[in-house]
Amino acid sequence: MHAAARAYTNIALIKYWGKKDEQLILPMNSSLSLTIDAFYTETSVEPQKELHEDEVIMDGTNLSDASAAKISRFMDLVREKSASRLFARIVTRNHVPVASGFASSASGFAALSAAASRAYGIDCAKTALSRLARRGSGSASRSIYGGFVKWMKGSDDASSYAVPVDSAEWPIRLISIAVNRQIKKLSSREGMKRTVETSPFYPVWVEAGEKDLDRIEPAIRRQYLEEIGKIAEANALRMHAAMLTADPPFMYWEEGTITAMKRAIHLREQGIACYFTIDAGPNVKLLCSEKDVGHILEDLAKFFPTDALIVARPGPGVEYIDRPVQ
Ligand code: 2P0
Repeated sequence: MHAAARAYTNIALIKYWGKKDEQLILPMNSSLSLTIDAFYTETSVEPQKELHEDEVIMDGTNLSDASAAKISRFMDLVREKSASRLFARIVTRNHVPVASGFASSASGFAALSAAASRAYGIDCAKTALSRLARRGSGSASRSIYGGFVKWMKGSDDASSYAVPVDSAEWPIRLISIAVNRQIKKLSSREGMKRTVETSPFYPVWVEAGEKDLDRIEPAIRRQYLEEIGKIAEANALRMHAAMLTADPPFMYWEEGTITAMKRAIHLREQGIACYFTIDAGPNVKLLCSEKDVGHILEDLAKFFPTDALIVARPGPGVEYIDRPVQ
């Protein structure tokens, strides 16, 4: 059976940075994100008797590298769950605004989980999809849902999955500042492993993250942007501080990253609620209210090309689509 799905990417406000179990992708701490509408992936999966291996076509190109192997290993899991031996033709397309700096395995594995589950006839309930997506990429577990989402770390494969926290139907916005769109030299997977194994600050990061999570959830329920922003900003800085104290240390920031952070601080001094978060790369995302977007963009345009600035809204969860992915 053929099935296709679409999933949107998510930006973590309380970050996932470190695994307790690398095989099952169980995280050291729970995390929390906002699914956004600016970037999504559509994927179709069609098991076929004639194939001798999975065929992966991404954005029009036949994949044969490490990413194809990663997808194929993930498909082995799906085959194991469905007791099927069929390989599949997988067609996937990323919809990314030009120069946005968005790149994410989260939307990719979330869309693949949904499409593959339906195509192979396995459990398509949201919790099952979140658990399955997690096995592809940790952050993908959160893209099953829209709005604010918490990935509960759990203690085993069955208990580690995401749950929705709030639909975010309020005028919150996320402005992405693309500082550099090149593929990073150190992958998240390698970076977090090194941080866990070598940073003396790692235990502090985990402990503080759990406290951040306890504080941010009520702030989200109260739609208290200032509180959410402050907690998210501090959490992101702590994650980057842990990277700086790894051995050997590493840093994803570039000059433009610092400029963007300073603009957020400057805008706040002018009374505008605007908070930054940074993932495993140089690009910066600003959390703000819809009413301030114009003013913030005007300020940022003095420092960055306008096509590097993308405004996103809260996005929906994973959804099935009827047409085939080309
Ligand atoms: C996050 N990141 O919570 C954090 C913040 C990057 C920085 O999740 O090894 O691609 O596939 O589980 O999900 C990126 O890590 O890593 C990530 P794997 P993933 O969004």
